[in-house]
Amino acid sequence: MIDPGAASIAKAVDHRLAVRRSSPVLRDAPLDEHLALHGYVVLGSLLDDERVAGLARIYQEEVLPAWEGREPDRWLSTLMVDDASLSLRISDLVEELVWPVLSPAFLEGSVDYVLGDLSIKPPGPDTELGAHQDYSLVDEDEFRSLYFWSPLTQASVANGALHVVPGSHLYGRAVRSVTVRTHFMEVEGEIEALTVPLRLAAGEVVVTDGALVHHSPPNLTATTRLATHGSLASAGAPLTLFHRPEPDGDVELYEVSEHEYPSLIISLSKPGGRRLRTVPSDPDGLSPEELAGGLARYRSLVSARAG
Ligand SMILES: O=C(O)CCC(=O)C(=O)O
Repeated sequence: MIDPGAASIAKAVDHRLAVRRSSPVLRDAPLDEHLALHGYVVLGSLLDDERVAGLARIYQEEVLPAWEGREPDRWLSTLMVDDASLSLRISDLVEELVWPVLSPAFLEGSVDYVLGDLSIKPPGPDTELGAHQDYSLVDEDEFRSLYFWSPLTQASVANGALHVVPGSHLYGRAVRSVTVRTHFMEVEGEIEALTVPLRLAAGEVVVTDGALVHHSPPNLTATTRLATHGSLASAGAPLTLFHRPEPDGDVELYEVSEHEYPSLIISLSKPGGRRLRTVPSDPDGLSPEELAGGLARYRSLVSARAG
């Protein structure tokens, strides 16, 4: 007999895959299928040395002076600093350098650039970024939230390369934001065992699904590992943010503008835009049953394609 819990997890996985397959984003169909099924795809070395150097210069010339030359002692994204105008300026500079070479990989009119940032991992044992999913930028029942990431130096396990859990976007949480956090406490060991390191060269770009579980280990080398990172959303889809005023209360979906985003992702305050609806909140954490059921379904989909 089929366990009803496992059957509904399998159904959810199939539904999420169908949403992704029905709205292709990449020009190259096999790469698009890789992104839909596995939740990530490496697009190759899109950023040449000049662009990589230009991005590193943004850190030296815009970010460090704003911090009076002091590097953070933990992992930090320029979107998370307490200065929304700096975050937005960096986002524009990242867009200028990255989007002209990244956008040709996408089908025309499929996605919009939302925000970009520099992801800073200074040396140190406390610079790990634990397992997480990125925020839902749009209603993922209908639209797609995507992210890109590219190291500005060779990424290795030692300096904190991005690690991904293939297929986890199909069974991870769909409702994610600063006030609706996801965690993997009950399945930490299993998640760790499933992660795959992406040892990308400087300028190589990976595109990830916003729901993909990923992490980056501490930088145990002597030099800061910089990366550029950013978000993309289905073209024309309203940008949204989930907001939960009380820890276990209802979750409300608000329309937001990209200009509001940087301040909203560091504050717990209610977005100023239109309230779209109240949404049933997923529990915060992924349970062992969901992980086992989701993984089993993902693996069967992968072998069906290979067979
Ligand atoms: O750059 C990193 O180490 C990880 C970035 C990341 O996971 C994120 O910004 O969501």
